[in-house]
Amino acid sequence: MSLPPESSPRLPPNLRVYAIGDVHGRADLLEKMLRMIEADHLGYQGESLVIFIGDYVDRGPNSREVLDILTRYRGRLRVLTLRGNHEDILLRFFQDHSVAPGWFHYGGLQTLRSYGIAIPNATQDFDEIFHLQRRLNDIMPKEHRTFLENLGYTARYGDYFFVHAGIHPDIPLESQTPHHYMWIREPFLSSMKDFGFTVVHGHSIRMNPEIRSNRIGIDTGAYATGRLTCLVLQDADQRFLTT
Ligand SMILES: [Mn+2]
Repeated sequence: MSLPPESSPRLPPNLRVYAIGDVHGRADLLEKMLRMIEADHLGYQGESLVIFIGDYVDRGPNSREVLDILTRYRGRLRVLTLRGNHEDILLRFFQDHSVAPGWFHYGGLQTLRSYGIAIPNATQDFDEIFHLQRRLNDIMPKEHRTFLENLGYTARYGDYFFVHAGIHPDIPLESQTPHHYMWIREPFLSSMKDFGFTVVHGHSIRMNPEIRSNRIGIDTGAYATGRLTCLVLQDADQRFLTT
């Protein structure tokens, strides 16, 4: 086996990271992936950390169950959960009716339905939206709301930087905003810049994991494709688990 070049990104010794892409309401795939990870971890002597890079809700049918799984997980592995733009919109929906039409269109209807709120079609009617805000506020378990409100934006381990969507390549790291972290596509995706770390991100769907010199994209569109992707990092190794 050839040694990786000196410049390859690395994790610190005795740490393995399982980074999981956008789940989007696919509780079935999430359960399967957690079983795959726990089996994969068996026999490893170091510490394993599972990092979810956001977008737990919307689009797929079981957002409520996904949040149940994430809030109740008491497995042997440490779990870190980051915030995606869909969690951002869901939280904003509680305060701001103007986000509702966009949210409904991008999978919010499925989230409402997963909480048992019957809504046949996206509505623009203010009274109906106000009613839906109240219903979801009443129905959503407190643990789910607390979970959503406490999600962080980024994590850094060794030479890897974990974030939902990416970073703006022309802005210093200390000046990035949550909006960049959760929403950016271009000019991040085309950037060839050396950030000084490898960005592990989701948000932009590709048929297969996308490995570039400065980033690894792991959103394989699970809600539609059935393929939830997990990037496994250890020392300078990179490999994947896929449902
Ligand atoms: Mn996203």
